Amino acid sequence: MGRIVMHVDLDAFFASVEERENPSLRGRPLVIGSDPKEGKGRGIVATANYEARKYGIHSAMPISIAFRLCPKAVFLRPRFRLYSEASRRVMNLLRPRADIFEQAGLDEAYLDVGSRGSFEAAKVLALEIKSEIKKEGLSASVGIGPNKLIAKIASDYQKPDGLTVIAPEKVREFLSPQSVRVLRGVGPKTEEHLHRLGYFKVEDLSRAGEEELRREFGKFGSHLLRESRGEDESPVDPTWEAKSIGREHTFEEDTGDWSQVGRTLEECVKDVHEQMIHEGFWCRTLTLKIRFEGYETHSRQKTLKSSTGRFEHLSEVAQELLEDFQGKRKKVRLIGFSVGKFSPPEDLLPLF
Ligand code: TTP
Ligand code: MG
Repeated sequence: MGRIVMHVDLDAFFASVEERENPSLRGRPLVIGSDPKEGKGRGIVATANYEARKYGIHSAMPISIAFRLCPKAVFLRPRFRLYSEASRRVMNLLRPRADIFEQAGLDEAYLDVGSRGSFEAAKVLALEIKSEIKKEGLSASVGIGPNKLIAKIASDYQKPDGLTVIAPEKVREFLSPQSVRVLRGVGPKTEEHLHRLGYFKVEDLSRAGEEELRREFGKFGSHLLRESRGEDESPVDPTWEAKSIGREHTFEEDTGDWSQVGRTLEECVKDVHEQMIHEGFWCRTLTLKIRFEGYETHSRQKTLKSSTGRFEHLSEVAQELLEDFQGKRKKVRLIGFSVGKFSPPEDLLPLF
């Protein structure tokens, strides 16, 4: 018998925690991001509740645009401590219910639940999980499938508060009509590339020749073809590696003052480190993001030989990555720092 994999993803996570803390926010459009300053704020939307999404507001959108789309929305700055704690409680509910458990981010996890024996039994478990999460004042969407790829696409399929079960014999029928965008690793650039080649729906792609895809995308082409057929062998992996923790800052005005950029970067590193340690993880990849005037954006990444949880270590690498850009004559609009490839800590460390 094949695998049974479940993906659980909390709905509008940061916004839902804020609604739980302050129920008077329920039913109103709510945006979590930095202060919009009557539409003049230069920050970015972390998330929005489903009321706000009706106005077209979504994650990663400039806050000024969100303000224009819905000026009457409530705008709140993120409170990461609160979200970390909520996340920890939900993960603690999920972990003991899985044969193998992988936390894939602050608000999502994969559960290998093969020992339940059938997709029906896994569905019963999913209903139980959803009701436990409701008791936490939050809601989740759950997808169940024969692998991680299908489970993840299924959890997204009927958000919010969804439950979608895709048994192996239904995989092709489920995937075929969906956009190639739902596949893992297909972002806006790959999507555009696939469109240029005439592949719009997963079904179109599943009929492509492997040679053509390899010519266009290299090894990733073969991977795409396997995905389009619903195949994914990747195991549920108990080391949390999938997501990253990041912070970025947009300057009030573009700046040519590198010591200010350096100090701001240090603040980002501090916040990232705090969240990382608070969540109980160490990291191995460190990424610097920098955006110059005119929206010219670059990033630089370093992968360490072994994982770290030390603030000094993160800070040192971040400043080293920044040095690469200091010769530039352009002004800086945004600076950001993120870490990924998480593993459990190897030692206890104080926050600062
Ligand atoms: P997601 O699960 O992608 O989004 P969500 O939970 O807000 O909404 P959905 O119902 O569609 O699942 O991300 C989880 C949290 O991570 C989200 O609440 C805020 C944070 N986040 C950011 O800070 N920046 C981002 O660009 C994204 C996508 C998420
Ligand atoms: Mg979510």
